[in-house]
Amino acid sequence: MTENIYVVGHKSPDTDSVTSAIAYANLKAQLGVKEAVAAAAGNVNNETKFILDHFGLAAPMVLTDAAGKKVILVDHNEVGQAVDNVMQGDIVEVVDHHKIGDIQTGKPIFFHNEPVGATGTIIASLYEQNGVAIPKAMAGIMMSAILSDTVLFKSPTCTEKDKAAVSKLSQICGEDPMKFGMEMLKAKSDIKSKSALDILMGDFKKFDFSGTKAGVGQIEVMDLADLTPKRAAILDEMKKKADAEKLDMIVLMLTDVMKEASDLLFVGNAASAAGFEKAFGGKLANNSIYKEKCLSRKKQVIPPLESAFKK
Ligand SMILES: [Mn+2]
Repeated sequence: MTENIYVVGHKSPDTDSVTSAIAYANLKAQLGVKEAVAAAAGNVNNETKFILDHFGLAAPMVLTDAAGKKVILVDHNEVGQAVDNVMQGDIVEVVDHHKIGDIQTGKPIFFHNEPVGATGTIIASLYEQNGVAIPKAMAGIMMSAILSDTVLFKSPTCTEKDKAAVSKLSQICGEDPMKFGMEMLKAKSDIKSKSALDILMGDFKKFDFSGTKAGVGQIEVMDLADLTPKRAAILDEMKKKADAEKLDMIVLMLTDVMKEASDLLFVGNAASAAGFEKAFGGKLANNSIYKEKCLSRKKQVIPPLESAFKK
């Protein structure tokens, strides 16, 4: 029996992580690497479920521990965001669009990282580079990933390459990108069924800012007012999580995709609060700082935090 190679994205999997794993496993299989298996580092969220259902695909198997396993990491390259024991596994490849993190390997590997809006854009170009036709469902989920990660092209992370990829993929899958994108956003914004903990952990990543241990999450909604009734409960969960995981601070971006603004909720110790205020040039009021024109954790929240805590 040949050993499986698990293609897997980050914990608290978002659409780009899940669909990149499925599409890259499909490309690998078409290239003759039959042992590639799509996996997700957790259960899929409402938006991803909507997309997979729409294109007739099942959610991938859940992989939580990489010890002793061959893995291809997609959409992340930081140990803190990867499945447990990733360094005790065998990382054979990385395909990502984030800053270079702390993943290390004992031998040279294929490491493909590009500063584009979504891993889906890179994987679509890998189909092309390999001369492999993109199946309709794969085109649909990669298009969805790009629209999701770039918030329908509004995020500052969006590049011309992402737009060109969506244009090509939409022709293959037969969906109008903006119309389908709005349906996706509606599925994502449906927070009625979500607990405060679901809202905090739905898209949560850990970072180390020069020794300050942080968690930074994001929830995107079409109207921030929908979150107001849950605000106090969310702050409670943030405090509990910071204590349980011994984090110095937790930031949760409550992002209004229509207004293109984020309310940055904060809990943490005094030193972290000072760093947070420095990073965003404001004073914490009622546990938050409101930022206009702020959609991207990767480009607008992580870099200022990194510089504010730099020693
Ligand atoms: Mn991504």
